[in-house]
Amino acid sequence: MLQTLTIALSKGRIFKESLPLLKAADIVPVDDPDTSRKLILDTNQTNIKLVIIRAADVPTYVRFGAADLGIVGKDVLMEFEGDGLYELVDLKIARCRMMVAEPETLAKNDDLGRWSRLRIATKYVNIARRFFSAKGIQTEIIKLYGSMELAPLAGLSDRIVDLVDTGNTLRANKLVEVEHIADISSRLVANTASMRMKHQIVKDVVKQIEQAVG
Ligand code: PRT
Ligand code: MG
Repeated sequence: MLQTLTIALSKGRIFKESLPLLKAADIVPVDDPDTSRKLILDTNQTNIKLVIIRAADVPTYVRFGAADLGIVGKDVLMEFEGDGLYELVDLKIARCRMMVAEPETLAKNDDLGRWSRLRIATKYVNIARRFFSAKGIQTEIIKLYGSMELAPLAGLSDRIVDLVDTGNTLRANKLVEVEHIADISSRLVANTASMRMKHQIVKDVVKQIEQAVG
């Protein structure tokens, strides 16, 4: 019997950078999520489907078995609290770094060794809390859902925790990186039950993707 496989991923940069890896496993979507409004994409293989969801929802879909596999940023995995997920492959795509940043003007006279009672705005509250508490630094973490770079400019926080790639967004907002939290890339994750029950198809797809990553 042909096993079915559902892979969850987000549109935008992860979808685009995943296409060549999926292609290597002979998985080619029939529609483009940027032009189609479909949330479930058929592929050239009748038993394999892609579900297109928000990046932060990918671990949840995989965790509950609504998807067998997922492609998701390490930032999202680090922020996600839950088990039932198995990290299989570092896909080395959508790379960036998780940083603490602050206004240039503050950085001029800032002494990192004396940080205490920081006000941090971020989408990544769990990551930020863990990072600062491991250093014994007290923080007030303010949860935002986007545009973290605005928070210091608007006087909401002194510092932010956010992803940085080229650094253009920080520069445009007169912010500088002051601490490195983690290097980020996307990962192939699996539902632990799917790995057992759909062993053959999961193994085949994972192996081909792994080879394509090199
Ligand atoms: O946008 P949406 O709310 O739907 O979800 P999302 O923001 O989680 O999705 P998306 O597609 O923007 O990001 C998906 C994944 O791409 C993230 O989870 C990361 O793993 C990865 N990634 C890689 C990035 C970046 N690079 C990146 N530069 N995600 C976001 N950014 C943002 C960053 O937050 C900042 O605002 O780009 C800006 C900085 O870029 P530079 O080049 O100006 O430094
Ligand atoms: Mg985004």
